[in-house]
Amino acid sequence: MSCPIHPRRLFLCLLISLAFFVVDPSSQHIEVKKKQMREKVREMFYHAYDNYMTYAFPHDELKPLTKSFTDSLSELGNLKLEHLPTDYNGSAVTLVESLSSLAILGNSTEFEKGVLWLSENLTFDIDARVNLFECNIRVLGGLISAHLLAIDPNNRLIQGSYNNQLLRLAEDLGKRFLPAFETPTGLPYAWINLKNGVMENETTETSTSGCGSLVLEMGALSRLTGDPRFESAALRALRQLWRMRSSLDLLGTTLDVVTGEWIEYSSSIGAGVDSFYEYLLKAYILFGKEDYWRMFHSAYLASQKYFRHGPWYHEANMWSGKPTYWQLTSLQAFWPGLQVLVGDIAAANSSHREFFHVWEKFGVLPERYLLDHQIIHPTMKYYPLRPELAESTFYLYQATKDPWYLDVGESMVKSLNLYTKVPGGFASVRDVTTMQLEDHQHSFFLAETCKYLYLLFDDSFVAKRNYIFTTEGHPIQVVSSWHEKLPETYFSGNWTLSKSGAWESRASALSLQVCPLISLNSRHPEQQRESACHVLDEQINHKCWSNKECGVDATTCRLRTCSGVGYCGLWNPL
Ligand code: DMJ
Repeated sequence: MSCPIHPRRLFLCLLISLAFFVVDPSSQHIEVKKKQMREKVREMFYHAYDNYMTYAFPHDELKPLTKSFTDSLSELGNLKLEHLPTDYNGSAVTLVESLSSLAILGNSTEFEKGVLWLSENLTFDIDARVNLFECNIRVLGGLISAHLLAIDPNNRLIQGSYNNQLLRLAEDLGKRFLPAFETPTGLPYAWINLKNGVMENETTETSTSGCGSLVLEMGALSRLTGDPRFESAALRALRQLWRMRSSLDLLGTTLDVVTGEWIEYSSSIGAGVDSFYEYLLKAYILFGKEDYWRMFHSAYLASQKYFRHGPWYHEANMWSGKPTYWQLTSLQAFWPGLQVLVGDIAAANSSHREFFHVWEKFGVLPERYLLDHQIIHPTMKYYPLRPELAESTFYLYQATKDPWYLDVGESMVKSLNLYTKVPGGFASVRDVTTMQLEDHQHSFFLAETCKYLYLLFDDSFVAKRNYIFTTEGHPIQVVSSWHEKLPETYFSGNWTLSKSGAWESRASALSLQVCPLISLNSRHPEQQRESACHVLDEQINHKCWSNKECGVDATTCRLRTCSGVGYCGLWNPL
């Protein structure tokens, strides 16, 4: 602050300077609360982690009710455990998944211990049939992220020597994935035997997310090893998938990897498709390839046009665009977080509120909720400690700094402790109407649920550098050597940009790059901007009578219009 040195102004100047340093009591209260909450989340993490280490390690996951274990690497995706040698002791999936969270919590001792144990004991030379997608996001992603954290001198996580052992393990695993991609279409089989490759009579059915969300981990592996095969395989599969889209830019949910035909035509942002959207955008952020943006952009527009109904997203037939299922699925709750990265914060906020209402209604989020009947799906009443709502809450708090999101996080922490904490860890909920528990603590509870809740209350880790988080919550730093073109507005400090002024701190670096020169805000100069060109719809629920009540889309910078049923959106063709 610069003050002109004039005696009559000195007093005033002193007062202003003092006021500058006096701490606002409400922000003090927020800091106290954040501190209390991050300690609570830390306790949750260690309760889950310590019980895993005591009763389940080196097996894959903890059974918290019986204090035993399950070797779920082969079961991920809820299929039966098969083809495992009898002396198999597990692949310590929960430990692999916990490393990046340990780093964020600043526990270098436990991080180093884990890295050493994995370096000496982990092997993938096992006759085990694993799900490619799950093994990729949990094990390959966990190893790569931990490797990057281990070699980052700023983190000082390893005191002794580290000789890239996690990267070597990741490379070995990546090579075992490659036979899965040897199909006429380049789309990978959903299942692969780690020792023997694709098994005889293997199913040729897979999901859109199963073959469209591999490129972050496999791309990073190629960049780190110099072996281009991993990224090429994942990218080829992604391009093939994109070629199979309908004329509406929609993709189905399941398909055949040999024939390249769709099996399930219903399309959504939820189960079976979710991380496909996520990886298009995040691959663009990490690698800067225009191609990823083009695909994401069209896919995102189609999702807004065909799935969105106010704050809700229903499913739609990929060929006709007609609604199919009116259901909220708990996996969809990641979407507002993705929208924050795009800069579409108003839309993110309104959907997030609806998800949180459902969470509050039941205490946790049921797997499926039928929007048209306002009831839970009769056979999908479970809540397996999923992270998606915590994830979106974290992103929205980062973007807005609205303390309401801290209250949401606090309420989630309370529910998790009240309903799911047991002496042996945290147990999944089998039925949210009775809160009956199930004997399973999924590894993503440590990799994601606890991590996002912690980051909500302590963002020092993300404030230091620009990370993207994989779909399993493993951080990978955005670095210029991997990036085709870092935007000029790119700040290495954080993915949210804070130059000066209120609105700029709310925008993501990405959205400023998307709409760099267009400022349509002059129409309503008084309106708050949330991305470079974003103008909010007049009503928060996006209802409208005419076009003039609609704003400008954050992603495309195009004017939104009022639909026949009275909702603002991008209804006009390009
Ligand atoms: C996680 O394994 C990943 O986030 C995945 O993309 C889908 N969701 C589960 C946890 O709910």
